[in-house]
Amino acid sequence: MKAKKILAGLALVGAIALTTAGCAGGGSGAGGGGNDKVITVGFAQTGSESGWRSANTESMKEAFSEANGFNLIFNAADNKPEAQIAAVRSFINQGVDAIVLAPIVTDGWDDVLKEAKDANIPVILEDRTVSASEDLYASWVGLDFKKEGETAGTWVADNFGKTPTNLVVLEGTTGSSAATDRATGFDDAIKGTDVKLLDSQTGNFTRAEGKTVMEGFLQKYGSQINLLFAHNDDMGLGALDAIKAAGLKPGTDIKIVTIDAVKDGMTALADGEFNYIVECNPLLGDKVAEVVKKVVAGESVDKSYIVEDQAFDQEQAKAALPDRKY
Ligand code: GYE
Repeated sequence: MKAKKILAGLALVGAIALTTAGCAGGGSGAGGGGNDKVITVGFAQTGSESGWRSANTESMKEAFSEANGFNLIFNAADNKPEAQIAAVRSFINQGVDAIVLAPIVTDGWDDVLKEAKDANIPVILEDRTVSASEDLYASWVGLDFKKEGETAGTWVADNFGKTPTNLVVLEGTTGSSAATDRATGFDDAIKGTDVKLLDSQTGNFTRAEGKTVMEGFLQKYGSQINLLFAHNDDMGLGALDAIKAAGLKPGTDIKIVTIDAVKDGMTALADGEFNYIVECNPLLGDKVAEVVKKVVAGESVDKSYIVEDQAFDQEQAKAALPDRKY
């Protein structure tokens, strides 16, 4: 505590020195104009569960650099919702200028978002969404997860819809908007087809759990499984090991559809081990930083910014791989 006070004192001396040097941007930036003022941003990241997440963290750190006028306080919550709520609360206590939140789960945010609002600290969501009332956050920069699921499901319906096909699903983190909305979009798209769901379980968006859950599916259903839909590349990549260990050929004996299109996923697709990937763009940093600057300057912003995604089959992956940035 004491050390914190001394640090705060030092920061204050620094702030005064800056002000006397001609910069008038005090407080949390209200009023705009003070664009010389460093913006302190607390970023509550989910954790480091996947390749998508690594690319997203890197993009955020690059965009929220000192050179761009930010002081970034980064926290990764190891995918524990309570730890992430505590991180946001700690940002409020530190009096940051803005909070950026990539919410692990959709529910449970009302109280801490109200606390941020009462403290006049704007919250900008990135990546996933929350169920809390819209007036508790300034803006959301993210992806259309339902559409991603629909795109994956439409490909499945087009390619397997008229052949009896047994499907297993590796779901993302339970309660996350990414998992819930992808499932909804996918289910809608395969409705009324001959694709039959054998089983669906969470693999928490990680390779390790994707592998374990797939091992369980294989033990239970063996070669009855024709098709795997994994809510992200990493779980699909974990499942590859399980499928090979069971003596089956991924991409041939079991067709695989995933979401994200990170390098390792795209490589598996180009190598014929995956069959289709719907992209989910993790490079959100620049857009989020632009929105944060506007919000802190008191300018108006849209309630949501949705970044477009593409999709790839094996041939398209081969063509796209050399230029992929993540
Ligand atoms: O697809 C997955 C990550 O929320 C879009 O989270 C994100 C998802 C992404 O762990 O790989």
